[in-house]
Amino acid sequence: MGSVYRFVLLSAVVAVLSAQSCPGGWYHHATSCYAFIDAEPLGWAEAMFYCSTLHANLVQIESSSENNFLKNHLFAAKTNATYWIGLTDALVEGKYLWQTTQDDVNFVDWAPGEPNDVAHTEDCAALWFGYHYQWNDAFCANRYDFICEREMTERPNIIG
Ligand code: MMA
Ligand code: CA
Repeated sequence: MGSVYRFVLLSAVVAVLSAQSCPGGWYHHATSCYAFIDAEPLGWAEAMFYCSTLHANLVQIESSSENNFLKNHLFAAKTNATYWIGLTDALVEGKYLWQTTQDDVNFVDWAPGEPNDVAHTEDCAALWFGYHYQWNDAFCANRYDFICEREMTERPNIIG
């Protein structure tokens, strides 16, 4: 076997062994996979549970790059709907935390005037269609679409 051919073959094997991917129907950005769930709008806590059944969590948005990826997807998909994200201040009013990790919110993209906790009833955050997908706090029992996030998974080992 020629040395060039041998090198190409070895490279292909190494690439396959180390490849990571997203499950079918999920979208890839950076090191995560995202599912945009719009078949059945759910309350925030039900959405959290639904994501857990997919070995995922309600999305945790930690950078403008991640936020822009999600917004651009929703604009392109023309879903015209609001999407829950994994951010809540249900535990301590006014203190927003990412539910999955309990991390403080660092990067934010609240719409102007939000979060406003209308009638002291709004503890869950969403990418708000009416705000061009900037963030709004809303009543957690409202039924909205939602976005699940999970780590990329190792692709099954095709070679070995
Ligand atoms: C609604 C509700 C709130 C939002 C305001 C903005 C009246 O309440 O969607 O979450 O902050 O509108 O005016
Ligand atoms: Ca609000």
